[in-house]
Amino acid sequence: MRAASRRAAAIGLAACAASACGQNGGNGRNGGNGVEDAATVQEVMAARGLSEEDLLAAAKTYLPSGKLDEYVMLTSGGQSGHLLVIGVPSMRIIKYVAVFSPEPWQGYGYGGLGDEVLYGQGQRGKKRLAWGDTHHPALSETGGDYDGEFVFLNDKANARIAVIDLRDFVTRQIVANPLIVSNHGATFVTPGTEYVVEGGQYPAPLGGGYAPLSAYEDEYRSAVTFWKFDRAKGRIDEDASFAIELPPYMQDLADAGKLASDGWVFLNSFNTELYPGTRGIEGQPPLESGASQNDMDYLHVIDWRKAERLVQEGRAREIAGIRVLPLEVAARERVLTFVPEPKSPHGVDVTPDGTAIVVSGKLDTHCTIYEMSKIKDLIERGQFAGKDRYGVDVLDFPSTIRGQVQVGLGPLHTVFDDKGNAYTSVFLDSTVNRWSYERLDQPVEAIPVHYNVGHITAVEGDTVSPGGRFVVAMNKLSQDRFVEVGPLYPQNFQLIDISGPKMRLLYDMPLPLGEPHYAQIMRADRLETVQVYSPPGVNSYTGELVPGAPTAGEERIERNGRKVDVYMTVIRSHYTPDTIEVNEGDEVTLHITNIEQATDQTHGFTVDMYNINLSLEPGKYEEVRFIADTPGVFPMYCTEFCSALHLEMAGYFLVKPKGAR
Ligand code: RUQ
Ligand code: CUA
Repeated sequence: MRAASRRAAAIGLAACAASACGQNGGNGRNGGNGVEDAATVQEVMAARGLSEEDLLAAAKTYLPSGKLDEYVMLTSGGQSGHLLVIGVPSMRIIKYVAVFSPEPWQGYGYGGLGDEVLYGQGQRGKKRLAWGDTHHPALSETGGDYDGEFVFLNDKANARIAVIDLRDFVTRQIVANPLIVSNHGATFVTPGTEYVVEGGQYPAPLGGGYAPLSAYEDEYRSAVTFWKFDRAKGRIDEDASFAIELPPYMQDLADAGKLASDGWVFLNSFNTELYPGTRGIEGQPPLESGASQNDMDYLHVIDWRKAERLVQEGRAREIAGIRVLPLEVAARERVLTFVPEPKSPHGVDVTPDGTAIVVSGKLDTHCTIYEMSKIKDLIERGQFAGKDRYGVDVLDFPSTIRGQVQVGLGPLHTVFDDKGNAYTSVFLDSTVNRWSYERLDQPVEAIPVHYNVGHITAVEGDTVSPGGRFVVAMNKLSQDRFVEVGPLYPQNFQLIDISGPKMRLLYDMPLPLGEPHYAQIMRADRLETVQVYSPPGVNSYTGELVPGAPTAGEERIERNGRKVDVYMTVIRSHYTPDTIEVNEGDEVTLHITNIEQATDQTHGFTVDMYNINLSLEPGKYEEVRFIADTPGVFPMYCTEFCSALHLEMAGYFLVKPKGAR
């Protein structure tokens, strides 16, 4: 028995025997077996048991020190509530961007101005929300191509949307949707980022409130919200936004039309059975199977330009402060039309030319390719096969499709390259399949991935001009890929080279911070980031210069009864002032400017035991307001190793107890 197995057994855990699980069996490991003495590539290959193929993969991904990645992947951080930035092809993590969760390194959620985004505007309900279930980032687009300006991210658990400015990768805004209680078809943008689209998932009474499950068909509803994006302000304009009421089917992923399908949004659904769960009655199936009875669900085809016009003409009614186009209006005016889609679909993806929409049915073995011109034509001619129970017109399935392609068990999501190919992730088969969305010929080319791939993402794969170099498979399971570190396994991102006639697997990357669902990969040269905030005194959460932010020579402490205002500057390697003395119970406001203008000269700032922790990037302004309710002596110090005298970058915050003299 291995020592580790013995120890695990001793603490009552079932550990797999080395022989059974294969870990440490020597097969996957590359120890020091002679590699130290290897002087040539051939010797290293021999010592580490590497093939020509391995070396080729290494050469295609390795970046010598000082060389930069060609692409950046922006991936949701799943339950972590963050967004991650990863370099491609090196698969090196470059940044975590704090969005829906506090993040100490960025000083987000620990007393500073970020609290207004995280705990202020981003809140709903009575509980303080301090996480998000992030799924789908969407890069802003101009003319259907990524423009490198913004990225949007959803929080499925609390129906929220965040706006992140790519000049500094800071979360500028969180918008809580007051209509719905969970989202999923979010975020997606229209080709000019006119709107950020948020589709709902689990229906509930619109605008919140209670209704019994017995009223599911009549009182539960879903909605798709079109958040108006004001690019100049870098913010969603809630007053200029609107929503469309939808039946209480469970809406899933969405995509916006482009070029040939510009002006339309497509939204998948499942549970068209309207099965709300067991209703507490024994012998009824659980939601899972009750929601999977029908052979077809409904692809929601939405004419958003017409919806926008009707809302402007006053056809919407206001619910919870949002203009909502009622379902009956949407149905009657054919803003909303249904097309049958095979069985509990997941991904709905518009081809780069916008002519077709690919739907992947989780319980089907096909991808279904719909032809936009056929759908439009049928709607224009008013030729429908029937209506659903809410009066929405339903098109005839065979008349709308270009065809179907057999891909395997559990197709989930499809992305595209620059050669007319589609790439579909196939969850149960654990493969990524390549096929032509123009020719639809069989069989498709499959490459195994490890294991159970959810989404995939391709270089600029959501745009009108995909890059065609790489696909990343975002795998859910990773057993036998990484050193075991307990029962919670990392996700496995696998980089696949798609540029040649055969797909090749290049690299495995563990992703140990939540389960990311989707990511987008953009050319790195599209980014125009700021190095320092200039002139100093900028609130990074608004992007604006703060009037009255202290600069050199303006440092002071102002007292006004119980109110104490400290105007502080920060530069290597001191705080001015570096001693603050207040009385217990005083209301303290710290106004702090990092007056550095040199790149990467960030300072931290903490007041011990007050849960205050800031990150002061060059030129950034921070503001902290708190009650000095704990008397004592508290060091304040810099938490970022900034200079030779970093440890000396400190001071004291003294709180004189009541009654002391
Ligand atoms: S989803 S794989 Cu939001 Cu597809 Cu999770
Ligand atoms: Cu400033 Cu360390």
